[in-house]
Amino acid sequence: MASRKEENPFALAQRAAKDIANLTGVTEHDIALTLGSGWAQAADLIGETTHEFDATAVTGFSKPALAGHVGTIRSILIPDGRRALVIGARTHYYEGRGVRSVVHSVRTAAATGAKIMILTNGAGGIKRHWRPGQPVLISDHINLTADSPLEGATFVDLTDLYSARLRSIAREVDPSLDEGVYVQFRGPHYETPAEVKMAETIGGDIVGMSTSLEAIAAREAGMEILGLSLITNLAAGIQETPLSHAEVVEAGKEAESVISKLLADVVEAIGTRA
Ligand code: 8IG
Repeated sequence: MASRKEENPFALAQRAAKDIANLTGVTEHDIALTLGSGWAQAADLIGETTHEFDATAVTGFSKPALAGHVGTIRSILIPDGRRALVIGARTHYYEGRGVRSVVHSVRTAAATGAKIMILTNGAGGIKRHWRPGQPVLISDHINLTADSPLEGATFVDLTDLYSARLRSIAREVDPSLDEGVYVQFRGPHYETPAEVKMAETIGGDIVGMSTSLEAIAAREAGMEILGLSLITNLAAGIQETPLSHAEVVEAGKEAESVISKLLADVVEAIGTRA
């Protein structure tokens, strides 16, 4: 028998989607969200949570590595009748479980039928006028992991990876939303000031440790993608004080109710344009 580890990642996602259907009785979800640090409260505002379970109850999901990263999955009934799958359990690339594990949640979301993938994260800001607690749209990314979730000759177009349509809907909800290019570093260390300078020089505005690999897998699966970063700190060397995880968590907590409401409003607005 082939080891589960070597199972085709798409077959694994199909099994995971079947688990979710069995756990919820919901055979199809319309939209999926991955809630990164600072965004968790959105799950309570999107609609009625009809099912919530530990992500580890679903094939291929592992325990969250970080306290404060919620390890549950919810099925939410949006007031307009759509179904949202909310994934609170992200596997980060720096955990070393491989890129297949990183994108398993996105592939599972696609297998449940979701056509739209909203990826959120907490991140560092390079634009000097940005302030901790500010949400920004991801307009594009630079993937510095030197890895890809795609295997073999899978040539996927990434033009408009972060949907201009969805960004424009988000801006109708909040016209003050700025946007920037997300640079995914491998982590888990934060950048050196020299690396932040490099990121800025090559066109980056946001530095983080997630999202890009997930976005690539979501696009491969045919989903439309919206990316949102909560700027929890200015990137190393741009802010003068050292970065601390505690500070990042604190900024996230303070912004959480505002950005969660924003996200719920964006989910609602997307439904009016289907
Ligand atoms: I929250 O400044 C958060 N995540 N790479 N750099 C990187 N990831 C982050 C940062 C940051 N802040």
